[in-house]
Amino acid sequence: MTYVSWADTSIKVLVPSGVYGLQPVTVTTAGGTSETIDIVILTPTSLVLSAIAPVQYSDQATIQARLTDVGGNPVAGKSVTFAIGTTRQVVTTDQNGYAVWTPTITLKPGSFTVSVSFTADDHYLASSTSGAMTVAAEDVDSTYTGAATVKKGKSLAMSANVIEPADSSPGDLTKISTAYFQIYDSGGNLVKTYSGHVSVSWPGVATASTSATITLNAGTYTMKVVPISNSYYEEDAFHPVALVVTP
Ligand SMILES: [Ca+2]
Repeated sequence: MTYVSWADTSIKVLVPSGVYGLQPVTVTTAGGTSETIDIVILTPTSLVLSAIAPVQYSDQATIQARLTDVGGNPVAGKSVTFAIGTTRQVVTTDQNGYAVWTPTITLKPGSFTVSVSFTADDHYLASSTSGAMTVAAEDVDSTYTGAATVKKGKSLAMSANVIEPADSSPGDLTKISTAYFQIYDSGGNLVKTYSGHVSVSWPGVATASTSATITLNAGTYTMKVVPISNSYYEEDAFHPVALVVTP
């Protein structure tokens, strides 16, 4: 081969293992002319996803991944793409190679796969990984606020407050389609269930209500409010209260 210039020359370089990044390649002719050009040997990368703490519906998850090169050095300022199902977010790695995504979780509680990927660029090879994320139900607290006494044969106005924790990240309480007003006798047997309509007053706060003619015999019963949310919410602690039916 007669070397004239890089413009009309092609050379094959066997890259020793462990050599990556910008590398100068120098060609020296028999006559002693030499010229150097820089070539880039793409550097392998790896992505590691930190364990994801369980998160409740409506709350913010913290999802963290770290991009490093083949030598274990952080790769900063690169875009990595997180995905849960069809939801995607591009995050730039910081100086330590970390990318953090804090999505507000609106998924129905269950188990999900979180993936993160880095697309090859002019200097680095692609990498990707995935991990598991568990979404649990958000807490909700339901308190009976209706009448505590009713005459047999008369209408009982039942109502309840249905409230989420004040975590600055309320979910969609319309997921609670119904609240059951359950009446138990003194022996703990469920004797009546009424469905209450739930209406959301403002984010995180709803009320449930209904009314019904009470045909139970006179006595003391227990009223319990049970929100039904298709697993998005779970009652934190039930607060049964006494209901007195008078003759
Ligand atoms: Ca919340």
